[in-house]
Amino acid sequence: GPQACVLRGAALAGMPELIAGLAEVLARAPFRQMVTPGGQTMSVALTNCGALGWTSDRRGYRYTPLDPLSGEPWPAMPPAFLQHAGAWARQAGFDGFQPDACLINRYLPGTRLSLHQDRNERDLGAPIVSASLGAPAVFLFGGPARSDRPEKVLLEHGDVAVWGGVDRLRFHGVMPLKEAPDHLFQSMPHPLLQGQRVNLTLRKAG
Ligand code: MD6
Ligand code: FE
Repeated sequence: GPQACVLRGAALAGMPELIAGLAEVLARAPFRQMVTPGGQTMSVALTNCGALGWTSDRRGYRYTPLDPLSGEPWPAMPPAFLQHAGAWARQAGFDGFQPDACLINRYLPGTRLSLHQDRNERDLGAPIVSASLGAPAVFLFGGPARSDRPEKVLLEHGDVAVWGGVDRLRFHGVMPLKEAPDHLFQSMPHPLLQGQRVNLTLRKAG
């Protein structure tokens, strides 16, 4: 779309800081599987950092300042996440991006994310910046209606997707993750990324 793009490999240069930040967040707020309002346990596990974190339970989807698992605030956004997100957004044509939430998704082989829109953020004028780490996945990029046939986009380790403006409310999802081949598995710079995919999505939620 006119205001959606994939910056191939844009996260590779900063990968050591991104992984260090990720490990710090996970030490305080581990991955967990949440339940949807419909009562299904999500196959993707997730956590958050930043002032607000995305959560789901039987009562609905929302952003909360506290991690429901610990009762504590979500871990602070690592400075590297903020700096890189601002730079990636700028490269994609969105100046002044200041995310206050980073949702972190973890996919194991076989897990998927069904088609959805991201519409729980207060300011839909801000873009979403999404960095892919670890195993590759096929991202489904649909249209304004759930029934629009999605385009398939392969997202690999280090790729960054940015979208906002007229593309902000497009439906999207992730196909079931395939087992990563051995050579990819061994080339990953951290055990956190071996055989799994981690996606950082940075948003202005509040
Ligand atoms: C994922 N991403 O790539 C899931 N949403 O694991 C998302 O749901 C998403 O990447 C909004 C904007 C960018 C995204
Ligand atoms: Fe999304």
